[in-house]
Amino acid sequence: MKRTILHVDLDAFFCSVEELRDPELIGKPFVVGGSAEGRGVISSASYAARKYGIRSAMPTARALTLCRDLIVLPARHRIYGEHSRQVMKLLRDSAPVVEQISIDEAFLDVSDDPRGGPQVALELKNEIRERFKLTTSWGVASNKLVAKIATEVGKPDGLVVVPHGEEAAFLAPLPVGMLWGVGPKTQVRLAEHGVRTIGDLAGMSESNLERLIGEHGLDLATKAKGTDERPVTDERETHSMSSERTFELDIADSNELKSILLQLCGNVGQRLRKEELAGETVKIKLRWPDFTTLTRQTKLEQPTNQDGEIYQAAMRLFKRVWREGRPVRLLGVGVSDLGPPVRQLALFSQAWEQDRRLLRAIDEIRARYGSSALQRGGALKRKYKRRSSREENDVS
Ligand code: TTP
Ligand code: MG
Ligand code: MG
Repeated sequence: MKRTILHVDLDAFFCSVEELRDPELIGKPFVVGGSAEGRGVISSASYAARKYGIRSAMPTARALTLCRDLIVLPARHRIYGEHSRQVMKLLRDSAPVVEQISIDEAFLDVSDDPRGGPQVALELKNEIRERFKLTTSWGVASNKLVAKIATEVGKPDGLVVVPHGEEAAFLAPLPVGMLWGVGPKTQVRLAEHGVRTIGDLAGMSESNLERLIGEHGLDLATKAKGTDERPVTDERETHSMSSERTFELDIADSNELKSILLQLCGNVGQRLRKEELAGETVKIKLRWPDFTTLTRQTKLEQPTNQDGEIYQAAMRLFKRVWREGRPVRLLGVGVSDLGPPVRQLALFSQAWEQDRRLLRAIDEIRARYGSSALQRGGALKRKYKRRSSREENDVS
């Protein structure tokens, strides 16, 4: 059955909320993020700041070298959360199935709406602007993968419609890095073989793909052709992912415990990456020989699915509670607050920015698929002694 899926993402979300509270900021290069002194990173960059090449996840110190006048504001998560809840409530009241995937992003399945996808998106876009004074970008397509990429292509303040049957043609000219699952390393390897666009990837033979990328290759090829059967689900099925081990004999050796912690983190990281998820909270669980159990958790600056980052956080927690020589019966690591991984979409990464050919291709796509509804700016305003080691993985 043909589906109509909408994807929506708020433009420069944290920055837009700050602009609502202080209109003086409008049009200025500013960011929300950690301080340069505190070795912080940027959470959100205003579009004026992006003209200098400043992006989310960039160290604030580096951003300041790109733009001396950059204004750096500390994050006010409680306020962003309130705005997010208002917008998400409107979406849930307007569509039968809504899946929120991050603080400022959601999928809507509107297959049964007689108005049609583009019209529903336009009406919601206008309503969000009128009621909440926030701009959004929308992608309309037959599946999640294509809808999400359509949103990226139209940003900011966009509405990009990919008609049924045109999924592969729409994706073809875009850089391979825009596909979930193509990280920087894979991108380099593919580029060495002349594979730069999603279309190049879709055109590769199965044997070449497997040789170049491994078993993951065929899965990528399916995506490259614009196929994605994942349903829009009301609730995220996965809220956390964890791995724990009960030892046959209690362990008191610090190196051994660290090495087990590292393995557990690797296990959780790998499963998160496989599911294309990342989490913001890292948790450890420790059980002493007398069966008393303790958990500790910490919130990260941004979601991760990287073994090393999970390990660093888990190790910090572990050091707080474990004293040298104390035997441990069970050790566990978990990551929760799951959502899509935060990453620099290749569309906006520097390498691609320097590639004029690709940028031209993206402009052409915007011209072709930006629906007649696509209007920018003002126009829309109107309107562990060792027991047999048992390892358990958990998804909850
Ligand atoms: P995004 O939607 O990725 O970014 P954005 O809304 O700032 O900009 P745009 O969508 O127009 O490209 O993320 C939503 C919010 O999540 C963002 O405003 C701040 C937060 N965030 C971080 O804290 N760290 C990050 O690395 C990213 C990407 C986002
Ligand atoms: Mg956003
Ligand atoms: Mg987002």
